[in-house]
Amino acid sequence: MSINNTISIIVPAHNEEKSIYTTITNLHKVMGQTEYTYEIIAVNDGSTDNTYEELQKADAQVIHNNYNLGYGASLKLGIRHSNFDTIVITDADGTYPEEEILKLLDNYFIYNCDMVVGARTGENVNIPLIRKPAKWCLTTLAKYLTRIDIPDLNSGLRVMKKTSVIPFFNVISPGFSFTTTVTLALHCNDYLVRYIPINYLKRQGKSKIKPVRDTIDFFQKIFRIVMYFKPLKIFAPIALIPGFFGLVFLIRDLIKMNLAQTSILMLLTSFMILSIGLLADLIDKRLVIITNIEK
Ligand SMILES: Nc1nc2c(ncn2[C@@H]2O[C@H](COP(=O)(O)OP(=O)(O)O)[C@@H](O)[C@H]2O)c(=O)[nH]1
Ligand SMILES: [Mg+2]
Repeated sequence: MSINNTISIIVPAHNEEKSIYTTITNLHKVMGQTEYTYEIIAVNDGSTDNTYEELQKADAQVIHNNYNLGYGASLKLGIRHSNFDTIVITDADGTYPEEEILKLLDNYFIYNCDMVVGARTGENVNIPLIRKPAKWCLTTLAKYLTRIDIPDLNSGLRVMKKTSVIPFFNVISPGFSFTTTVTLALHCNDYLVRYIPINYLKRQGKSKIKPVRDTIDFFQKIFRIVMYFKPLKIFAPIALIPGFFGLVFLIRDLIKMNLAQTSILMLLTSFMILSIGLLADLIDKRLVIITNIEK
Protein backbone atom coordinates (compact mmCIF):
# COMPACT_ATOMS: atom_id res chain seq x y z
CA MET A 1 0.00 0.00 0.00
CA SER A 2 1.46 3.35 -1.02
CA ILE A 3 1.73 5.83 1.82
CA ASN A 4 0.28 8.44 -0.59
CA ASN A 5 -2.93 6.49 -0.67
CA THR A 6 -3.90 6.66 2.95
CA ILE A 7 -6.09 9.39 4.37
CA SER A 8 -7.58 10.10 7.79
CA ILE A 9 -10.68 12.29 7.71
CA ILE A 10 -11.57 14.01 10.98
CA VAL A 11 -15.06 15.43 11.51
CA PRO A 12 -15.62 17.45 14.70
CA ALA A 13 -19.24 17.52 15.77
CA HIS A 14 -21.11 19.32 18.50
CA ASN A 15 -24.90 19.01 18.38
CA GLU A 16 -25.12 18.19 14.67
CA GLU A 17 -27.93 15.62 14.72
CA LYS A 18 -29.45 17.10 11.54
CA SER A 19 -26.41 16.71 9.35
CA ILE A 20 -23.77 14.39 10.82
CA TYR A 21 -25.19 11.22 9.23
CA THR A 22 -25.44 12.83 5.77
CA THR A 23 -21.92 14.25 6.12
CA ILE A 24 -20.42 10.82 6.85
CA THR A 25 -22.49 9.16 4.08
CA ASN A 26 -21.40 11.81 1.56
CA LEU A 27 -17.77 11.37 2.58
CA HIS A 28 -18.05 7.63 1.87
CA LYS A 29 -19.73 8.35 -1.48
CA VAL A 30 -16.91 10.65 -2.57
CA MET A 31 -13.97 8.73 -1.11
CA GLY A 32 -15.38 5.31 -2.05
CA GLN A 33 -15.00 6.15 -5.74
CA THR A 34 -11.28 6.81 -5.39
CA GLU A 35 -8.17 4.70 -4.99
CA TYR A 36 -7.55 6.11 -1.52
CA THR A 37 -7.59 3.97 1.59
CA TYR A 38 -9.31 6.12 4.18
CA GLU A 39 -10.71 6.21 7.67
CA ILE A 40 -13.33 8.59 9.02
CA ILE A 41 -13.05 9.68 12.62
CA ALA A 42 -15.93 11.70 14.06
CA VAL A 43 -15.26 13.52 17.32
CA ASN A 44 -18.58 13.85 19.12
CA ASP A 45 -17.78 16.56 21.59
CA GLY A 46 -20.21 16.71 24.50
CA SER A 47 -23.29 16.81 22.24
CA THR A 48 -26.56 17.02 24.10
CA ASP A 49 -28.80 16.18 21.12
CA ASN A 50 -28.96 12.94 19.11
CA THR A 51 -25.55 13.30 17.42
CA TYR A 52 -24.29 10.16 19.18
CA GLU A 53 -27.29 8.10 18.06
CA GLU A 54 -26.91 9.37 14.49
CA LEU A 55 -23.23 8.43 14.56
CA GLN A 56 -24.09 4.89 15.65
CA LYS A 57 -25.99 4.49 12.38
CA ALA A 58 -23.13 5.94 10.32
CA ASP A 59 -20.00 4.09 9.24
CA ALA A 60 -17.27 5.96 11.14
CA GLN A 61 -14.96 5.58 14.09
CA VAL A 62 -16.32 7.71 16.90
CA ILE A 63 -14.41 9.47 19.64
CA HIS A 64 -17.03 10.36 22.18
CA ASN A 65 -16.47 13.03 24.84
CA ASN A 66 -18.93 13.32 27.66
CA TYR A 67 -17.95 16.94 28.10
CA ASN A 68 -17.23 19.72 25.64
CA LEU A 69 -13.56 20.16 24.74
CA GLY A 70 -13.91 22.63 21.88
CA TYR A 71 -13.46 22.55 18.12
CA GLY A 72 -9.65 22.73 18.01
CA ALA A 73 -9.09 20.38 20.95
CA SER A 74 -11.37 17.82 19.27
CA LEU A 75 -9.43 18.09 16.03
CA LYS A 76 -6.16 17.58 17.90
CA LEU A 77 -7.68 14.53 19.61
CA GLY A 78 -8.85 13.15 16.28
CA ILE A 79 -5.46 13.78 14.65
CA ARG A 80 -3.63 12.05 17.52
CA HIS A 81 -5.94 9.03 17.15
CA SER A 82 -5.58 8.88 13.37
CA ASN A 83 -3.59 6.14 11.66
CA PHE A 84 -2.32 8.04 8.62
CA ASP A 85 -0.10 11.04 7.94
CA THR A 86 -2.47 12.77 5.52
CA ILE A 87 -5.26 14.43 7.48
CA VAL A 88 -8.44 15.90 6.02
CA ILE A 89 -10.67 18.02 8.24
CA THR A 90 -14.20 19.04 7.38
CA ASP A 91 -17.30 20.25 9.24
CA ALA A 92 -20.38 18.25 10.12
CA ASP A 93 -22.88 20.95 9.17
CA GLY A 94 -23.29 20.40 5.43
CA THR A 95 -21.39 23.57 4.45
CA TYR A 96 -18.34 22.11 2.72
CA PRO A 97 -19.18 20.12 -0.41
CA GLU A 98 -17.46 16.77 0.14
CA GLU A 99 -16.40 16.41 -3.51
CA GLU A 100 -14.10 19.45 -3.08
CA ILE A 101 -11.83 17.23 -0.96
CA LEU A 102 -10.60 15.47 -4.09
CA LYS A 103 -9.31 18.73 -5.60
CA LEU A 104 -7.47 19.48 -2.37
CA LEU A 105 -5.94 16.01 -2.20
CA ASP A 106 -4.77 16.22 -5.83
CA ASN A 107 -2.95 19.47 -5.09
CA TYR A 108 -1.59 18.17 -1.82
CA PHE A 109 0.06 15.17 -3.44
CA ILE A 110 1.10 16.79 -6.74
CA TYR A 111 2.88 19.72 -5.06
CA ASN A 112 3.92 17.79 -1.94
CA CYS A 113 2.33 20.44 0.30
CA ASP A 114 2.26 20.67 4.06
CA MET A 115 -1.29 21.97 3.88
CA VAL A 116 -3.94 22.65 1.23
CA VAL A 117 -6.82 24.88 2.24
CA GLY A 118 -10.24 25.00 0.61
CA ALA A 119 -10.61 28.79 0.23
CA ARG A 120 -14.23 29.87 0.27
CA THR A 121 -13.86 32.05 -2.80
CA GLY A 122 -15.68 29.83 -5.33
CA GLU A 123 -18.77 30.78 -7.35
CA ASN A 124 -21.24 29.75 -4.69
CA VAL A 125 -20.21 31.03 -1.25
CA ASN A 126 -22.58 31.66 1.67
CA ILE A 127 -20.61 33.44 4.41
CA PRO A 128 -22.89 35.45 6.76
CA LEU A 129 -22.40 39.25 6.24
CA ILE A 130 -22.01 39.88 9.97
CA ARG A 131 -18.73 37.95 10.01
CA LYS A 132 -17.10 39.93 7.22
CA PRO A 133 -15.63 42.91 9.21
CA ALA A 134 -13.86 40.65 11.76
CA LYS A 135 -12.71 38.40 8.93
CA TRP A 136 -11.27 41.41 7.04
CA CYS A 137 -9.37 42.64 10.15
CA LEU A 138 -7.92 39.21 10.82
CA THR A 139 -6.88 38.73 7.21
CA THR A 140 -5.20 42.16 7.10
CA LEU A 141 -3.32 41.42 10.32
CA ALA A 142 -2.31 38.01 9.00
CA LYS A 143 -1.02 39.60 5.79
CA TYR A 144 1.10 42.04 7.79
CA LEU A 145 2.59 39.18 9.79
CA THR A 146 3.23 36.73 7.00
CA ARG A 147 3.48 39.06 3.95
CA ILE A 148 1.22 36.57 2.18
CA ASP A 149 -2.20 37.30 0.72
CA ILE A 150 -4.19 34.65 2.52
CA PRO A 151 -7.49 34.15 0.67
CA ASP A 152 -9.20 32.29 3.53
CA LEU A 153 -7.62 32.22 6.95
CA ASN A 154 -10.09 30.00 8.77
CA SER A 155 -11.65 27.61 6.32
CA GLY A 156 -12.65 24.36 8.03
CA LEU A 157 -11.94 22.23 4.96
CA ARG A 158 -8.28 21.44 4.58
CA VAL A 159 -5.70 18.72 4.05
CA MET A 160 -2.70 18.71 6.36
CA LYS A 161 0.44 16.69 6.89
CA LYS A 162 0.25 15.33 10.42
CA THR A 163 4.01 15.50 10.94
CA SER A 164 4.01 19.18 9.93
CA VAL A 165 1.25 20.33 12.27
CA ILE A 166 1.78 18.24 15.42
CA PRO A 167 4.97 20.16 16.43
CA PHE A 168 2.80 23.29 16.69
CA PHE A 169 0.00 21.75 18.76
CA ASN A 170 1.02 23.65 21.90
CA VAL A 171 0.46 27.01 20.18
CA ILE A 172 -2.55 26.00 18.10
CA SER A 173 -5.86 26.98 19.67
CA PRO A 174 -8.19 24.43 21.29
CA GLY A 175 -11.16 26.57 20.22
CA PHE A 176 -12.47 27.89 16.93
CA SER A 177 -9.14 29.61 16.20
CA PHE A 178 -7.60 26.23 15.44
CA THR A 179 -7.80 26.91 11.71
CA THR A 180 -6.48 30.50 11.95
CA THR A 181 -3.60 29.53 14.20
CA VAL A 182 -2.54 26.47 12.21
CA THR A 183 -2.48 28.65 9.06
CA LEU A 184 -0.32 31.31 10.74
CA ALA A 185 2.00 28.80 12.40
CA LEU A 186 2.76 27.13 9.07
CA HIS A 187 3.17 30.40 7.14
CA CYS A 188 5.37 31.98 9.83
CA ASN A 189 7.67 28.96 9.61
CA ASP A 190 7.85 28.81 5.80
CA TYR A 191 5.87 25.62 5.23
CA LEU A 192 4.27 24.97 1.84
CA VAL A 193 0.59 25.96 1.88
CA ARG A 194 -1.76 26.18 -1.16
CA TYR A 195 -5.24 27.65 -1.44
CA ILE A 196 -7.82 26.16 -3.77
CA PRO A 197 -11.16 27.95 -4.39
CA ILE A 198 -14.17 25.97 -3.21
CA ASN A 199 -17.90 26.56 -2.83
CA TYR A 200 -19.44 26.97 0.61
CA LEU A 201 -23.07 26.06 1.22
CA LYS A 202 -25.63 27.32 3.69
CA ARG A 203 -25.42 25.70 7.09
CA GLN A 204 -27.90 23.14 8.42
CA GLY A 205 -28.71 23.74 12.09
CA LYS A 206 -27.29 26.61 14.17
CA SER A 207 -23.69 27.86 14.16
CA LYS A 208 -21.80 27.25 17.41
CA ILE A 209 -19.73 30.43 17.02
CA LYS A 210 -20.31 33.12 19.65
CA PRO A 211 -19.31 36.29 17.74
CA VAL A 212 -17.91 38.43 20.58
CA ARG A 213 -16.22 35.67 22.60
CA ASP A 214 -14.77 33.97 19.55
CA THR A 215 -13.52 37.18 17.90
CA ILE A 216 -11.68 38.16 21.11
CA ASP A 217 -10.32 34.62 21.21
CA PHE A 218 -9.15 34.92 17.56
CA PHE A 219 -7.17 38.09 18.32
CA GLN A 220 -5.67 36.64 21.50
CA LYS A 221 -4.51 33.56 19.66
CA ILE A 222 -3.08 35.57 16.77
CA PHE A 223 -1.20 37.72 19.26
CA ARG A 224 0.20 34.60 20.88
CA ILE A 225 1.31 33.19 17.52
CA VAL A 226 3.05 36.48 16.71
CA MET A 227 4.81 36.48 20.06
CA TYR A 228 5.98 32.95 19.34
CA PHE A 229 7.07 33.33 15.75
CA LYS A 230 7.39 37.00 14.73
CA PRO A 231 7.84 39.03 17.96
CA LEU A 232 9.66 41.89 16.22
CA LYS A 233 6.61 42.51 14.00
CA ILE A 234 4.87 43.75 17.17
CA PHE A 235 7.72 45.11 19.30
CA ALA A 236 9.52 47.05 16.56
CA PRO A 237 6.55 49.29 15.57
CA ILE A 238 5.67 49.86 19.26
CA ALA A 239 9.29 50.86 20.00
CA LEU A 240 9.23 53.20 17.02
CA ILE A 241 6.66 55.55 18.63
CA PRO A 242 8.65 56.62 21.74
CA GLY A 243 11.83 56.35 19.65
CA PHE A 244 10.53 58.86 17.10
CA PHE A 245 9.29 61.36 19.70
CA GLY A 246 12.44 60.89 21.79
CA LEU A 247 14.58 61.83 18.78
CA VAL A 248 12.41 64.85 17.91
CA PHE A 249 12.59 66.11 21.52
CA LEU A 250 16.32 65.42 21.66
CA ILE A 251 16.94 67.54 18.53
CA ARG A 252 14.75 70.30 19.99
CA ASP A 253 16.68 70.12 23.30
CA LEU A 254 20.03 70.22 21.51
CA ILE A 255 18.96 73.29 19.51
CA LYS A 256 17.83 74.93 22.76
CA MET A 257 21.01 73.70 24.48
CA ASN A 258 18.82 72.43 27.32
CA LEU A 259 18.65 68.62 27.65
CA ALA A 260 15.31 67.68 29.29
CA GLN A 261 14.35 64.35 30.91
CA THR A 262 11.50 63.65 28.48
CA SER A 263 13.65 62.92 25.45
CA ILE A 264 16.02 60.64 27.41
CA LEU A 265 13.07 58.77 29.00
CA MET A 266 11.42 58.26 25.64
CA LEU A 267 14.59 56.99 24.00
CA LEU A 268 15.21 54.64 26.93
CA THR A 269 11.62 53.32 26.73
CA SER A 270 12.03 52.69 23.01
CA PHE A 271 15.34 50.91 23.63
CA MET A 272 13.80 48.70 26.33
CA ILE A 273 10.82 47.68 24.20
CA LEU A 274 13.10 46.86 21.29
CA SER A 275 15.40 44.83 23.59
CA ILE A 276 12.49 42.69 24.81
CA GLY A 277 11.48 42.12 21.17
CA LEU A 278 15.01 41.12 20.24
CA LEU A 279 15.17 38.76 23.21
CA ALA A 280 11.86 37.15 22.21
CA ASP A 281 13.16 36.83 18.66
CA LEU A 282 16.35 35.20 19.90
CA ILE A 283 14.39 32.69 22.02
CA ASP A 284 12.23 31.88 19.00
CA LYS A 285 15.24 31.32 16.73
CA ARG A 286 16.89 29.08 19.31
CA LEU A 287 13.67 27.06 19.73
CA VAL A 288 13.50 26.54 15.97
CA ILE A 289 17.12 25.36 15.93
CA ILE A 290 16.46 22.96 18.85
CA THR A 291 13.30 21.61 17.16
CA ASN A 292 15.21 21.03 13.93
CA ILE A 293 18.02 19.23 15.76
CA GLU A 294 15.48 17.01 17.57
CA LYS A 295 13.87 16.07 14.25
N1 LIG B 1 -15.79 18.77 18.47
C1 LIG B 1 -16.40 19.96 18.47
N2 LIG B 1 -16.89 20.39 17.32
C2 LIG B 1 -17.50 21.57 17.33
C3 LIG B 1 -17.64 22.39 18.47
N3 LIG B 1 -18.30 23.52 18.12
C4 LIG B 1 -18.56 23.39 16.80
N4 LIG B 1 -18.10 22.21 16.34
C5 LIG B 1 -18.15 21.64 15.00
O1 LIG B 1 -17.27 22.38 14.18
C6 LIG B 1 -17.84 22.58 12.91
C7 LIG B 1 -17.92 24.06 12.64
O2 LIG B 1 -18.77 24.69 13.60
P1 LIG B 1 -19.78 25.81 13.21
O3 LIG B 1 -20.67 26.05 14.37
O4 LIG B 1 -20.44 25.43 11.91
O5 LIG B 1 -18.83 27.04 13.00
P2 LIG B 1 -18.83 27.97 11.73
O6 LIG B 1 -18.72 27.07 10.53
O7 LIG B 1 -17.64 28.85 11.86
O8 LIG B 1 -20.16 28.68 11.79
C8 LIG B 1 -19.17 21.85 12.91
O9 LIG B 1 -18.97 20.58 12.40
C9 LIG B 1 -19.53 21.80 14.40
O10 LIG B 1 -20.31 20.70 14.74
C10 LIG B 1 -17.11 21.91 19.68
O11 LIG B 1 -17.20 22.53 20.74
N5 LIG B 1 -16.49 20.69 19.61
MG1 LIG C 1 -20.13 25.83 9.83
